[in-house]
Amino acid sequence: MRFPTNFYWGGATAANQCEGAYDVDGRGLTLKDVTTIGGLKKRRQVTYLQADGTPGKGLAIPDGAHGAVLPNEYYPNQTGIDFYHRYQEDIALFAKMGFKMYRMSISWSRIFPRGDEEEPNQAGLDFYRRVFETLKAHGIEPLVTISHFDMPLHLETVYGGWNDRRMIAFYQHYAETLFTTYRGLVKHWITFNEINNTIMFLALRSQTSAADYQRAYQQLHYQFVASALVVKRAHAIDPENQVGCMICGITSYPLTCDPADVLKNRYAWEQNIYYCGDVQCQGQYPTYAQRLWDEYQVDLDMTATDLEILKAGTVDWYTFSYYMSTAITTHEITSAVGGNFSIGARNPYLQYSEWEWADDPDGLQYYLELMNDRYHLPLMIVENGLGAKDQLTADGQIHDQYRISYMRKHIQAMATAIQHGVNLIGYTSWGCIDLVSAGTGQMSKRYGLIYVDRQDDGSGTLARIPKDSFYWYQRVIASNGQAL
Ligand code: BGP
Repeated sequence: MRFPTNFYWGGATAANQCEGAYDVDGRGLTLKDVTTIGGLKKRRQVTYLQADGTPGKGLAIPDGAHGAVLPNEYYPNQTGIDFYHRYQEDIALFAKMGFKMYRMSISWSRIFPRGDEEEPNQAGLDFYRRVFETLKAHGIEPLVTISHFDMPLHLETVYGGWNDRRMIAFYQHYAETLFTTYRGLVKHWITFNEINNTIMFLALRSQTSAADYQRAYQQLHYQFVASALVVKRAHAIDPENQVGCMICGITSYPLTCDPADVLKNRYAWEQNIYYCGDVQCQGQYPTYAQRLWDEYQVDLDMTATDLEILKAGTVDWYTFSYYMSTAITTHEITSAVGGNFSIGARNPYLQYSEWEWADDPDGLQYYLELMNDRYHLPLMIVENGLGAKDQLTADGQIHDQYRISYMRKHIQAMATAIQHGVNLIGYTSWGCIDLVSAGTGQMSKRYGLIYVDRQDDGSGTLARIPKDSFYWYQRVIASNGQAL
């Protein structure tokens, strides 16, 4: 089992799921701060305090409303695991595990509370400087996601978020502020987390209208342009900057060998996985894009200048998350998967987690080998792990053999891919410390190698306890992937 020297072993988190301190030091609100616990659909229903003090419900908080916590409502992202105040302790634990890299995101609304200001919020910038300096002191390289599932609420309510072209300029200003401020401290960046979710998870809705597709493809186009502009600026501000795309990587198989299933599966790859990666890595829309636009009657606001920008701002490396695979069929699905973020038909050859995520390390090897030859760029797995309900045993420990077994198999798959010539440069396991789950909004779907005493109802001491997987991962890193 050979991993390259200097392989980036580490872990990953996102600001909105772990920081808490949602109204501290001048931070503005994000939609995540005001969505309550529950399933994906339910979470989109926001309960907010209106300007006149009465509760209102809707898809987003209107501008001018007060986003305070309502009585009897628990907003898990507002408190997270309080990383904001405990980052030193947490980073020290990451260092103890031997992390070489820590993937984290910046909360846009800490830097620009409304999102459209000229001047950044100094207290927000100072917080991340302290985090980066702490990482540096421990010899851990930061990998920073500029946008990970959150943005200032003001941009959502006033501009309609990424439906508006003006978002490109706001995002660019935000990203440039980061590149300039943290020059020398951060050189690895990701522009958008799981950018392909916008189109991939339309399949999760019971009904999707032509307008939904129009919006999704248009939002993506603006994000592609924003990402490309920012890649260029990152290089200009510091030639050492490396910027990657980030794709939600779900390997999909045809459920049967019916040629119609095989073709449908290929189209699923194009729509769900390749579409975004191709634009961001190759700097142009692929041939099949027109077929997709025609199929969904999408008519994009896209200029000749946009296309030049895409060409000039291709990413330096390809990063992705990998948790599971899925199966695609044209036949009636007799056994669909129905967990959070999971799509498609049930694969009879695989085991499923409690949230119906298929456990498929071969799918990871398949994905790695495919992307290596498609893009010829360095690859990095920036999320992988097992969400599970951990039990604190009488000895005050968490014996999470199931997580160790999941990670071991996936790291073995990485090793095989590397042996086959794949240029994989790093692995940051998702939710290396327990945090709020993105899909369920709950604490009880835990990924951590470090347990956090915080429960779904918001109770708990927030104490950190290394799990068995912590010590196992420590040995994996110390042996550079030999001791699995
Ligand atoms: C990815 C997201 C993460 C994360 C992870 C696990 O889609 O990038 O933010 O949370 O999935 O998903 P969940 O929390 O729903 O289990």
